[in-house]
Amino acid sequence: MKLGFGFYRHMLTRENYDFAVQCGATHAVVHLVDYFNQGNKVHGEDQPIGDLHGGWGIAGGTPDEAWSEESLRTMKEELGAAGLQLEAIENFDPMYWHDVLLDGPKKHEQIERLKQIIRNVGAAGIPVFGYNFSIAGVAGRVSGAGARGGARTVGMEGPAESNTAPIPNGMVWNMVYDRNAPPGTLPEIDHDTLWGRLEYFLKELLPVAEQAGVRLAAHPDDPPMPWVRGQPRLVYQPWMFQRLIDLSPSRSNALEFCLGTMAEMTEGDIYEATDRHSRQGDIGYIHFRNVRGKAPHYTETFIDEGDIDMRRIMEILHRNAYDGVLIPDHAPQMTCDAPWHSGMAHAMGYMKALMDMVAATPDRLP
Ligand SMILES: [Mn+2]
Repeated sequence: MKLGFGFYRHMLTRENYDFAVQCGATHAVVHLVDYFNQGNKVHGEDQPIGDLHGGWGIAGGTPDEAWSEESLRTMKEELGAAGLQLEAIENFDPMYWHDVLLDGPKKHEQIERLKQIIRNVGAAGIPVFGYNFSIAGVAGRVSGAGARGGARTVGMEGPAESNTAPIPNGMVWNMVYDRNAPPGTLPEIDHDTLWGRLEYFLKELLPVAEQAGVRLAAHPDDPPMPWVRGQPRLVYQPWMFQRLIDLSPSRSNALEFCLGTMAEMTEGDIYEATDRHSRQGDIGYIHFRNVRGKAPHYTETFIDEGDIDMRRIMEILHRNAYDGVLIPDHAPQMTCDAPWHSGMAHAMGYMKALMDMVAATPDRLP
């Protein structure tokens, strides 16, 4: 198992690379999408929440050039110089695939662009690409002082307008891709239609990913609700991950296994799901974080105060010889001059200790 660190677009600096290495990271996961572009970045370096009409921000904020083989290679080298191996890129820009998600007129043109990105990622020697096949995206959460000691974090306090208000035209994945879209809202579709769109995406992209040596890793829906803003969700119960794998079994059809999101699901068992998918070799990489409660009433917590027994998860991964990367994903903001960094450092230290523990006690489990 490898300890990784996730970098948002605006954090791609040598200073942050050094910080991650100081936390014990050996691997990096990079978000190239500028989620905060022209948006309301409320909590400094926190995860975005967004509002109903503007979402997180405007899609397409990252220059196209950043997705080229050469730029990816340069980024990999810069991370490498700091001591970090670039394991994955997380998420496509909604500007590049809105019509793949919405089955719009530019679908074919956009799927070709996604293929080129995957080829670039493979050519640059990056083994995993994380994606979230979602129309509403990460939407409908609220921010509050819900973690230990009143630390700022996100969660849900039951269904609210932010979960139910229909999505305006020109917005997908909680970002605006067309500011001049005609008035109105996205048409409602059913779950089977959404699965059909995923099937198209995988049928087109998987052969390219296989050839490029890249694993596509699907993130479950956060928050895991059957519907958000009038749109169906794809993976909102644990068994739906198996459905996604079964749709097209391939080493390149993999999971971005988000423990927090999985634990928020109302059905299933997080330990069984971890055991199953680590045994099957489905996991591209892991978002190793904790929560309290289940959708639609839950709070993201510090890694050591939520419902998940993180030690038990680590033991399962170790027993199944999982050799991929774990990153903290999100952590509550701590009360100090560096709220985001201190939250991450706390999570990283805890993860490192758990990893060292299981490595030292190989026979603890029956
Ligand atoms: Mn996650």
